[in-house]
Amino acid sequence: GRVRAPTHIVSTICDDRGEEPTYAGVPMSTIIEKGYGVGDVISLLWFKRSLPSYCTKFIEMCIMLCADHGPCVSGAHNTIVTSRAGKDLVSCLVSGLLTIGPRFGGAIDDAARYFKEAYDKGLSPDAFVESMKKRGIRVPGIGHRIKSRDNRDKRVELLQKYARTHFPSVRYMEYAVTVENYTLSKAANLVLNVDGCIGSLFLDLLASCSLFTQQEIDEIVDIGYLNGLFVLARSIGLIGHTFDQKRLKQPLYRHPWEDVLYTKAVKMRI
Ligand code: Q5B
Repeated sequence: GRVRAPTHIVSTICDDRGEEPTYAGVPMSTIIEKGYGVGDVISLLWFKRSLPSYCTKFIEMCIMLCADHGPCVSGAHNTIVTSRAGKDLVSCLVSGLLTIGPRFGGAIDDAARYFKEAYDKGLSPDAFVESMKKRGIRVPGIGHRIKSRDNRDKRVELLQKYARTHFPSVRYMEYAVTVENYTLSKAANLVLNVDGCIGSLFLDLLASCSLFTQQEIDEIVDIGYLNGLFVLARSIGLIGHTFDQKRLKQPLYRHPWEDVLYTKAVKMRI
């Protein structure tokens, strides 16, 4: 009989073999005819299902609010320096993206992991923060270089307001706020930051929209989907910074000597 040749790739999100490509089974013409947005496309390609509009609007808000945060943050700085070195768009973009990680923009997954573990175990906020301290781990999603108790992050406020109005439940985010109340008693800049806000609210989205099994939620958190929101969003800004530098015809960047502390190398005793 006929034998099916083994395939080398398995793929489940987009099928381009028919008359038109489909995203998770939804034809492109349907996506356009129904007026779907980027949030719907992310739902289909990342989560392989259509999410209700309050969820896709939330995803779009995350993308819009994280698109840029000025030229001084790590990612934009790298992109600007790379653009001024005369490099191409993709090089400028990836040099910025490569700074996204546990300290800058890439704390969303860990925030979701640790807030979920602590909330599900019923840990009080102070027990959670102190246990993290004992383990020598900074609480992901807490702390900011310029935002503080008296200079709140508008992005966080907007996302919280939206979710409190539209989500069936915001219990993980409210837990993160109790953690913030505790960390703020230690230092004024230990606010719930945009990563922590998105991480905790995405847990609420997954847990309360009734479209994900517990196993699927655990897998999303384990694999680490959520930093993807920041990576995608910030790419918009990093591309903008690349064009901005080229439009302004900025010369090669060289850091000023005055801003470097040159010290003599310490001789190692063996
Ligand atoms: N301490 C964000 O630190 C930052 C603590 C903490 C317990 C914490 C820090 C941190 C977790 C990672 C995180 C996302 C590095 C931030 C983002 C996007 C952005 C960026 C933008 C954008 C800032 C001083 C004292 C020390 C520390 C203690 C600090 N954080 N303790 N848990 N989480 N957070 N990242 O100000 O006793 O003196 O040793 O790692 O969530 O990236 O706009 O800039 O859109 O682009 O440099 O918003 O918080 O503080 O390192 O001098 O620490 O506070 O242990 O205590 P700082 P440090 P001690 S949002």
